[in-house]
Amino acid sequence: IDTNQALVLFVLGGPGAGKGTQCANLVRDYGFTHLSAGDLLREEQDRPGSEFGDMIKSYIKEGQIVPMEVTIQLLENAMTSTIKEKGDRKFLIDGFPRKMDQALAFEEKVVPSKFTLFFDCPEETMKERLLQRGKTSGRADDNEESIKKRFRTFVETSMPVVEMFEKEGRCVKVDATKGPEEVYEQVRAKFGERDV
Ligand code: UP5
Ligand code: MG
Repeated sequence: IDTNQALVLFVLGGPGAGKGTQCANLVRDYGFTHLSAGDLLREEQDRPGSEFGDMIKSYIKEGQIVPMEVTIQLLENAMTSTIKEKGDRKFLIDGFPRKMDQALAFEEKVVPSKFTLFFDCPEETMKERLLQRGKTSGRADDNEESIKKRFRTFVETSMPVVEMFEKEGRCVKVDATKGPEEVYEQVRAKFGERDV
């Protein structure tokens, strides 16, 4: 199976910017398959017999980026089985690439992305959302201490990737501060302009 035939959009934005929430809308209305790198890592972490479980757990709690080989393999497996089982080839890759090496390796070895959908949101807002979600999410990184580390990694490690795509004219930026419906309206408008 040739993943080079796939249509890929990257979905980026800080922790709690609303990537997952907006991806669900896009799956419903545009027929994308949603692959969240974070979700795939959490699944792998909990898979009995996984050799990476403990490693993933500690990276996530510390807000660090898991070594790219693991994440890219999980994404590639998920893409390949989706193409094989359903014939679907349109993917939203959510929360990836969040480090330069991942971006370069994925576009070189798997498939270049069409563009990146970037949700721009101030830390104050993201923090409020994450702490709110943390009351029920059970996510090991939805606490003050991990959130602080996630923000730092985002600024230092992930923003350079977004800036690279911006320079290449391959970044579609959306203001993610308002409510979910208003944010989605902007996404739809920008997708119209880009002919998605
Ligand atoms: N909410 C959403 N939109 C809202 C809006 N417009 N107004 C008000 N509330 C809104 O939303 C978060 C919360 O806010 C929810 O309660 C939602 O209802 C509400 P969500 O849509 O879940 O935001 P999202 O951006 O998806 O936030 P998430 O916490 O998933 O972002 P992260 O990027 O931090 O998490 P991810 O799962 O992608 O990664 C987790 C960790 O995995 C990373 O820190 C890292 O350690 C590891 N990882 C890697 O190592 N490598 C990778 O490639 C990817 C991840
Ligand atoms: Mg998410």
